Amino acid sequence: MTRTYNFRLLLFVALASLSLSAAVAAASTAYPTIPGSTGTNSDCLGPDSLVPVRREVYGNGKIIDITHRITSELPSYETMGTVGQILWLPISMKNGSLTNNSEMKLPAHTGTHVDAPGHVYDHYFDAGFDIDTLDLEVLNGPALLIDVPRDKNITADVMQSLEIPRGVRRVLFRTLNTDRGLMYKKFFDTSYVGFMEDGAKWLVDNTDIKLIGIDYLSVAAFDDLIPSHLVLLESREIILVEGLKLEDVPAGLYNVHCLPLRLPGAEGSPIRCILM
Ligand SMILES: *[C@@H]1O[C@H](CO)[C@@H](O)[C@H](O)[C@H]1NC(C)=O
Ligand SMILES: *[C@@H]1O[C@H](CO)[C@@H](O)[C@H](O)[C@H]1NC(C)=O
Ligand SMILES: CC(=O)N[C@H]1CO[C@H](CO)[C@@H](O)[C@@H]1O
Repeated sequence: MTRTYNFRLLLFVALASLSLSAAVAAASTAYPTIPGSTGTNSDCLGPDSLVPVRREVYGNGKIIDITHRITSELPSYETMGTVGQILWLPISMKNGSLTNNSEMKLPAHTGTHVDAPGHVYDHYFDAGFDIDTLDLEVLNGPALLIDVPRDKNITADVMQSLEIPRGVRRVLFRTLNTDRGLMYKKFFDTSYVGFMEDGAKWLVDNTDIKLIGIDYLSVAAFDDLIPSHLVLLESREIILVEGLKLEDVPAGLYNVHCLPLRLPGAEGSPIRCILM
């Protein structure tokens, strides 16, 4: 609990000093400037004061963003390295256009993302069980954020030891992946923690969990990559959200809100998830 409090305090101080430095930057534009340069208005018109604030937490802790930023530096299963360039600016003001219009190209399973049943079942894919068919009611509602033992993958024994009560429908599993900062590494690390097949079976047979969240790019441990996915996605009732950003969030009960893109035909989609 004290750790939580300290974190919030720290964050508050960090945010306060950020806005302070923004104010200082704005004030400095009031100093005489080179004629013809910008910054004649002391308030906020100078480019120096245009400093966007990037946040992890909003409204004094009311909203916690558990989504990773989509950047070229993210680790990628597809390349085993980083994602690489994802944004291009084919139409730009600097080159004579009225607006800046970026183009985006990225694997559907990039960063914080969701899997649809068609990811590992070809007949589900063909039948159209895509991202557009995922149940938003499952993706939004009360959720438990829990810590799993750090010395094992998620086996049946581990699942049993967590004693997740029946009736709990959404669980975010925080693992060793968060401690190791794997989402910040510039390569795909196959030694991440995830569900072993027997752990996946145990969850399906003994819990009411319909939303599984995890802190690396796959819910399934690399050694059981396909078997675990098959077990979890077979019923088409369970939704998998992968690559969540779960550091610095106290374990406990929250309301989770996750919204994937509305992408018919896609078996994966980047997703924005927050805790409230
Ligand atoms: C803008 O940049 C693109 C890409 O470099 C180039 O192909 C295009 O001709 C440029 N357009 C203008 C109006 O300069
Ligand atoms: C989890 O399994 C992976 C292989 O899938 C392995 O490399 C890793 O060491 C395991 N992690 C733990 C904590 O046992
Ligand atoms: C607002 C914005 O994104 N502006 C960009 C427009 O495009 C130029 C490149 O031509 C960028 O430098 C600007 O940042």
